[in-house]
Amino acid sequence: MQTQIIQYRITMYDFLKIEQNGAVTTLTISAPKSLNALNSTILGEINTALDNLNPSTRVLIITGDGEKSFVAGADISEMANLQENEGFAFGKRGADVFRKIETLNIPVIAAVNGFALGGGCELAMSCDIRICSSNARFGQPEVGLGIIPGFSGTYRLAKLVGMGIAKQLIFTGKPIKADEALRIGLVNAVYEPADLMPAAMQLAESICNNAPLAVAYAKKCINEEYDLPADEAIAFESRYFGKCFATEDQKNGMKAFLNKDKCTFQGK
Ligand code: CO8
Repeated sequence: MQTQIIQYRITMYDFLKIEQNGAVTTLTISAPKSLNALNSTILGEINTALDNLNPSTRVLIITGDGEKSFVAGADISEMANLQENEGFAFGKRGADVFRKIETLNIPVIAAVNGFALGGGCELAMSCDIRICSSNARFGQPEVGLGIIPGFSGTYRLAKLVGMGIAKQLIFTGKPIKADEALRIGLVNAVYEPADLMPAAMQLAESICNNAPLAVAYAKKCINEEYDLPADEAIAFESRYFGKCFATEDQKNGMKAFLNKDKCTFQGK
């Protein structure tokens, strides 16, 4: 029997394009007039899209519309007149959505196709894997606007690139180019603009070939163990290693290997 490849585009959002290609969902943020800056409506739409991913999705790709910008930050026009409690609420709204991305039970790839500034860089950092185009620019320019990176940037940037570089990027607010982002480990690879989405899709598909529950457990282990003391982290991993043996995928994957077959994992 031939497997049917699901392929469609959802148009129910004002600022998002959702495309399904087999087990890969691509979420494209599309607010061209503001270089895809994140306002409350867009954050709400991303939140809804995350809650309504097609259940067959094994990898999510997040990118920005156009060739110039991934996300040029949080929407400065929405923030300009906020009071303290409103600033807190706006920051929490973004931080909660980004945490949802970070803890999603499937891998999320950021395909950074241009400016990833402020909230844009923070969005990329909430994803599991970042790749970018050669014209990408990363930065946390917030202190130049009188605020701090408030969508969890102070937390995640230091974790990803170390405190010294994170502090330099945040205190100066200066953007860096793609090759520098690669050098400091903020992205895993740089591609010519036209090659970015094919590369993201290829990466996604190579993840989709593996056992979905094992990939989900591996993501959970890496995320949770990072902040734990060594003994607790190792015990956490052992529990999830054990859980793998309660899955059909483990039985089928190992049986296929021993029979010199290829396993098509069911995620059970
Ligand atoms: N918010 C709102 N509008 C924006 C944003 C933004 N972040 N970025 C760009 N735009 C708009 C511009 O105002 C402009 O609109 P218009 O055409 O109406 O004048 C349009 O997009 C095109 O921008 P430019 O003409 O400036 O395009 P350039 O190619 O000249 O420059 C840049 C591109 C360098 C990206 C430039 O637009 C820029 O510096 N943008 C702002 C970048 C920035 O500072 N980002 C950080 C914002 S703060 C943030 O993200 C905080 C996150 C944590 C929030 C915590 C909440 C409490």
